[in-house]
Amino acid sequence: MASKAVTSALVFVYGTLKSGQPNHHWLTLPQNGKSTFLAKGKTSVKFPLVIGTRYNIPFLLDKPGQGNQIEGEIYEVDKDMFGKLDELEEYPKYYDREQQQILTENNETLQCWLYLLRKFPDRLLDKPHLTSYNNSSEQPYNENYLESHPDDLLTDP
Ligand code: PCA
Repeated sequence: MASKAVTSALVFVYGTLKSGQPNHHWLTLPQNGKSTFLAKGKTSVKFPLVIGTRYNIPFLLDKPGQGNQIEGEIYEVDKDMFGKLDELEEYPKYYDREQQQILTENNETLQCWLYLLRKFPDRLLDKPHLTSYNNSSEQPYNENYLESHPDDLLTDP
């Protein structure tokens, strides 16, 4: 039997890509490729999820075991869409990504990709540890986020 090329990936989104959040349109734009919502879920491992920089960007920090099990949404995406998500997250310059076990609302466990931050100043860990991200008027996601840059992490409070 001919082997099947890998054409899709499972991605767990916990931040601005979630439904109702400022970058969700990126996932639904037909020109970006294909995405299918599978289920809501949460990470089986705890992570610190904080909001940082003057752009109020949600960051999942690479400190497994600290923080909370993070709530989000699982999408199956094709190669084109996965590439577009990498572009948005500026992988691998800004966010890195890795596969993590996600517990779905249907009690399944799925291996999904998630975006996370490997290199960050320790003071980001002092910010409130969220369970679930929601854009809010108190900390609005800045529409100029495309100008944001990894160095903001070092310069911003
Ligand atoms: N977008 C990605 C990572 C952080 C963000 O804002 C997501 O929603 O999962």
